[in-house]
Amino acid sequence: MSRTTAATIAIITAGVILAAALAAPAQQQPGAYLPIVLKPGTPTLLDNGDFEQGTLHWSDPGGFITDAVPAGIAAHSGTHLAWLHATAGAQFTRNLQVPADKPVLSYWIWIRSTEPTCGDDIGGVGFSGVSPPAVDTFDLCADTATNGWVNRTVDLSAAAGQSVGTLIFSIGAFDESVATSDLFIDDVGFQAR
Ligand SMILES: [Ca+2]
Ligand SMILES: [Ca+2]
Repeated sequence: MSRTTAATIAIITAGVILAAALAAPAQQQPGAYLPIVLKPGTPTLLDNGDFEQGTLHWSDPGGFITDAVPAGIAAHSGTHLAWLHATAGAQFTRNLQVPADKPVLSYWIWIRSTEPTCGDDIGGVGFSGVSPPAVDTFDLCADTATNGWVNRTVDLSAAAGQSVGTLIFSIGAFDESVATSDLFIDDVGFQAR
């Protein structure tokens, strides 16, 4: 098993545990999923964090970075985005260091799903070099469909100025026979606290 595969499984596992723990309160408090709340800031995008240069700097063997955007979806910036399909183990990655002066990871997601059961399809963001590897997880289901772009931020101050290994965006679909879930991602960057 490769290190990346192991990390992905760890993210999915962490996602299931976290989703189960948050399932009840999250239904009454959708904001409970947000790791932190920040004042509006302007993130500095990673080089090709907007995917406009295709897979440059990203490892994307599954071909999830695309400008073939499905009907009803528009990229948050430009014409390219990442589109993770509801297939177990779908992921794309890049090596990354957390800037010392801007340690808050920022990205935009769009959840599209007709999955009736929350907790069956899980999206996750994490790093191979931190423990636990998942820094953000979210249910992909009809109730959590965003119908548009939503900004997510994760405070990585504890790792400011350090390498955190490989940044991983992934999806785990444990219920692939029932409905579909899609996770769109765009404009990945860092901002100050
Ligand atoms: Ca874009
Ligand atoms: Ca499903």
